Amino acid sequence: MALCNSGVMNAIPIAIPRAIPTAPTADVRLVRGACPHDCPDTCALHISVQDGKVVKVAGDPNHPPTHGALCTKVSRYAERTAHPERVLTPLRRVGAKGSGRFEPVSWEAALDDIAARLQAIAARDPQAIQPYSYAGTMGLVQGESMAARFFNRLGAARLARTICSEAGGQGVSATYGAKIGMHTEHYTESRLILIWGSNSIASNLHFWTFAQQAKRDGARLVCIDPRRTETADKCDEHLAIRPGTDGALALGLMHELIVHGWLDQDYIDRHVDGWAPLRERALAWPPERSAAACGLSVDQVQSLAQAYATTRPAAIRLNYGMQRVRGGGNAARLIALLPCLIGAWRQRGGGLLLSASGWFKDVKDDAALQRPDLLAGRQPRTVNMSTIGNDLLRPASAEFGPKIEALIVYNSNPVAVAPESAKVVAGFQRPDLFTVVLEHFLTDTADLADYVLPATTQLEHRDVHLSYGHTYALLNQPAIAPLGQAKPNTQIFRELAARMGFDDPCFADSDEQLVRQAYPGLDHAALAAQGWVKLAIADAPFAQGGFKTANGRAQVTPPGLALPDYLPPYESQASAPELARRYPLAMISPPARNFLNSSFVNVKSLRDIEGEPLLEIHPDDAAARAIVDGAMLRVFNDRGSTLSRARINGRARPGVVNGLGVWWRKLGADGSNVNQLTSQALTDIGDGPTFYDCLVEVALAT
Ligand SMILES: Nc1nc2c(c(=O)[nH]1)N[C@H]1C(S)=C(S)[C@@H](COP(=O)(O)OP(=O)(O)OC[C@H]3O[C@@H](n4cnc5c(=O)[nH]c(N)nc54)[C@H](O)[C@@H]3O)O[C@H]1N2
Ligand SMILES: Nc1nc2c(c(=O)[nH]1)N[C@H]1C(S)=C(S)[C@@H](COP(=O)(O)OP(=O)(O)OC[C@H]3O[C@@H](n4cnc5c(=O)[nH]c(N)nc54)[C@H](O)[C@@H]3O)O[C@H]1N2
Ligand SMILES: [Mo]
Repeated sequence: MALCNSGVMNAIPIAIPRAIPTAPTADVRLVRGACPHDCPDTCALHISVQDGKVVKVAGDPNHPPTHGALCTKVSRYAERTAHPERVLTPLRRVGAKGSGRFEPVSWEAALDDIAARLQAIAARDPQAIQPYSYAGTMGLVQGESMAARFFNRLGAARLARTICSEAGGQGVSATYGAKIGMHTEHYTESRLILIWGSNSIASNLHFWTFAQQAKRDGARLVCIDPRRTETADKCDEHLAIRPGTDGALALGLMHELIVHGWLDQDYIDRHVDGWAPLRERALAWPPERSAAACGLSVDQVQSLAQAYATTRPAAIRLNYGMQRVRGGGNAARLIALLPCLIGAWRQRGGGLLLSASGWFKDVKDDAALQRPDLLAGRQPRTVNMSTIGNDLLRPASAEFGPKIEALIVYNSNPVAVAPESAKVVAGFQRPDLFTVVLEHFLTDTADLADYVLPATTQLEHRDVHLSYGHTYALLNQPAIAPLGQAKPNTQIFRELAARMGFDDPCFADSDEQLVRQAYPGLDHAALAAQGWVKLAIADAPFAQGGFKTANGRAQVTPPGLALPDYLPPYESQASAPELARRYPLAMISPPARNFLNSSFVNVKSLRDIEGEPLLEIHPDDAAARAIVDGAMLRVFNDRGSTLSRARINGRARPGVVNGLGVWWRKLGADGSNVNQLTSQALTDIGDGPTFYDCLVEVALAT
C-alpha cells in the first residue's frame, strides 16, 4: 500500500495509490479474501499465511474501489480471529439463564439435544421457531444459504430483515426500481458532492478517498448531518440539520429549483413519471419553511439549492444515517428525485448513490442459494427483527400465532443492537425460551443462550460477496483451518439438518458448490484468479433514463405509495411538544468510528481508542444542566436509562445529543447501552427501526 507503511488508513489518505504487485516471500502463501463486515466498502483482502497462521491481513492494491487501504478495524482482523476469548467449543448453559455460566460439550451432544428440542417444538408448530440473523458476515454463503434452506424446510417463522436499511432502501427502490446508483469511483469527477447522512470517514472510507480526490480537483463538499462528524470537519460546509428533517430540506431545495427555473425539464419529460403533483407540493415549501423545520438558516437552504442547481457534475452520497427516523422512506424518495430534477444523471460524476446492491441481482441467484421452494407452499408468519423486544414477550394469539418458543441467532447481536433493550433483554431472559447462538464470542446475546456454537471467521471459511458501495463481486478463500472446534455456519446447519431427518440433496451441497450457485452469472475462474470481478454496468447508468422500474422512468409516486411528503419525527420538539417538555433533547446514536455496529467492541486495542460510552452535548445544553466535560451522565426517557460520559467537543448541535454506539452492554458503564433508550416505533416505509427518532433528558449521575 503506497500511502502509509503499515497499510492502515488511520489518517486521511493523500492520494489514490496506483496498483502495485504484491510479492510474497517463498514460505508465505498469499490467499485472496474479502472483508465480510457490514460496510459499503467490502474490501478485497490479501491474506499472508505462514506455517498455517495468518501473519498479515492487507488490502488488495489492485482492487479499484478499495485500492489496498484497510480501516483500522480490519487491519486487525487476525487479532480478532486469534482473540483469546474466541468461543472454540460448543457451550451449554449451566445455572440460571443470563448468569453467563457455560460448560463445554461435544458437538454431538449439543447438536443431538438442539435437534431434539427443535423437533418437539416443530411437532406442535414450526412457526414457534424463530431464526434471527443479520449481516455479521455479508457473505452470501455464510449469511443466508444453508441456514435459509434449513428454516425453509422446517417451516420456521420468517424474519423481516429490517434493522438497517429498509426505509431508505425501499424508498430509493420505489423511485429507481432497485437499489442502484452511481459508481463510487466516479465521485472523483464530481464538482459538488452532498454527503448526506453519512460519516464517510468512519463508515465509507474508500468513497471518502474519492471525494478527497475530487476536492483537490476543485470540488465543493457539503455535509448534511446533525452531528459535526470527522467528515463534516473536512468538508467545505456543514449543515447541522435537526434529526429526521431531511425530507423538509429536500422539499425546500425543490422549491428553489422550480422558482428559479433550474429544472432540467427535458430530462424530467423524458425520464420521470408523476412530477406535476410533487411540483405543486414543493411550491408550498419556500426556504423559510424548510429552514425552520430543519433548524438551518434560510440562506443555507438557498445557497445549497443554488450550488446544486448550477454546479456540474453534482453528486449526492446518501447513506443510511438519514433514514432511521419516522419519515426515512419518504425522505429517501424525495432526495432520490433531486438528481432527476436537474438532470445530474447525464454525467457519470453526477447522480446519487445510496446502495449499489441492486446491481448484483443480475448475476446472483438467491432462490438457488436459499431454496424458498422447500417451504412447499407453506406461508409461515414473519416476525420483524426490529420489534423482537415486543415479539418475544407476546403471548400466543389468533393474530400473532404461537408464542416464540425457540430462537436461533447467527450473524447478529440483537441484545446489543435492537431497539428498546429492556424488552429485548426481558424476552431473551424468558426461562421457557430455548435459545441457540452461533458466534465467535460471548456477546451480550450469547450470554443469554442455552447453547453457544462456535462459528468460523472469514479467515477460516469460504464465501462470496457483493457490495452495497461498489460494483465488484468478491471471493473469499479460506486462509487457515478452523480454530479449535469452530465450524462454518453452513456446516452447522448441514449437521442440524441431518439430525432433523432433512435428506433433500441440497443439504449435501458443499461451500464450493454454494459459491457457484450464488453467482451463476459470474466468471468463477476470473473470480478465483483475481479475487474480484467487476459487474458490467454503464458508466453513466441513467444518462438516457433506463431506470429499473417497469417503464424505465423514475417514479415520483409508484403504485401503492402516496405522493412523497415530509413526515416529521415521532419524537421532536415540533411534533411531540408534550413529550419534549419532559425529554427536551433529541438523541441520535451513530456508530463510533472504531466499532462496526457491536463488532470489535471486545477488541481491546480498538475499545481503548473509543474509551467508554460517550454522549456528546452542546455547551448550552450542558450549561443548563450544570454538566462539565467528562462528567458521568444519566441519559433517560420513559423506556429506560443508561450511563455515558459527557463530551463537550463541538460535535453536538443545540437540542441534539450524540450517543456513540453500539457498545456491548456488559462493557458499558452500567451494563446497558444507548438502545436502552431507543424505541420500537417503525419507519413510514419498510417497517425499519427509528434509532435516531428518540427524545431523552440528561442529568448528572449521582
Ligand atoms: N466504522 C464503521 N463503519 C460502518 C458501520 C459502523 O458501525 N462503524 N456501520 C456499517 C453499517 S451497518 C451501515 S448500515 C453503513 C452505513 O452506516 P451508517 O450508520 O449510516 O453510518 P454513518 O455513515 O456513520 O451514518 C450515520 C450518520 O448519519 C447522521 N445522522 C443521524 N441522524 C440523521 C438525520 O436525521 N439526518 C441526517 N442527514 N443525518 C443523520 C449521523 O450523525 C452519522 O454521522 O456503514 C457501515 N460502516
Ligand atoms: N442505537 C443504534 N442501534 C443500531 C444502529 C445505530 O446506528 N444505533 N445501527 C443498526 C444497524 S445499521 C445495523 S446493520 C445493526 C447491526 O447489528 P448486527 O447485524 O447484529 O451487527 P453486529 O452488532 O456487528 O453483530 C454481528 C455479530 O455477528 C457475528 N458474526 C460475524 N461473522 C459471523 C459468522 O461468520 N458466523 C456467525 N455465526 N457469527 C458471525 C459477530 O461476531 C457479531 O457478534 O445494528 C443496528 N443498531
Ligand atoms: Mo447497517
